[in-house]
Amino acid sequence: MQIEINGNALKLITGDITKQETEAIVNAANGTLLGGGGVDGAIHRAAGPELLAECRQIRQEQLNGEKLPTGKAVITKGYRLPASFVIHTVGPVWSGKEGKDKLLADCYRNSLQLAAAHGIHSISFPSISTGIYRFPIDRAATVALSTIVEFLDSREFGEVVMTLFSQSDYEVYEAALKKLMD
Ligand code: AR6
Repeated sequence: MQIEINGNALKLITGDITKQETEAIVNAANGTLLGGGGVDGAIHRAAGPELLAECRQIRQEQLNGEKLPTGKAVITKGYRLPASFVIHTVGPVWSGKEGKDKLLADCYRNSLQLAAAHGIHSISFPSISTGIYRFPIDRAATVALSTIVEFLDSREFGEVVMTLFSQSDYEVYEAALKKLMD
């Protein structure tokens, strides 16, 4: 499914984000930036060890050894990935609290703003927080898509691709997008 928003494109696809050829892909990381399971593990495996080395450097130099806070984003190169850049963001762990929606929205907004600040015009997102972090996917889809739509409404950007890992995740996002556009 693809829609146009203010001259920009928003696409929903199924696929593996490590294969996406947008200028940037987004990693659903954790605050350590040192890798993990899920999409984070897949991105680090596909990008090669240089990605971990740059993440370690960011921890030391940009974050003074601290963790990347939930909702914030940092950018690295893509190394062996088709994408030139990886934007790493930390989604909220679901705990049944309403306040988590805002933190999830922050992930999308901050990633998009960071991409735009680096002159990036195409970006692929995974479904942040809906795997290991257990955020309910229908709720996450509405937060993700409404944040992306709001961003694209406000500026000239290019292309945003939501890369869903399964057909069932795709269908949830498709239903949420249709509802949002009604
Ligand atoms: N391409 C696209 N989507 C993928 C891929 C892939 N190659 N692999 C998995 N997904 P998760 P989270 C989907 O668990 O919930 C890590 O250990 C997956 O099906 O990767 O934000 C981090 O280090 C799901 O729909 O991320 C953190 O500790 C979505 O990506 C923690 O997991 C997100 O699932 C973050 O948990």
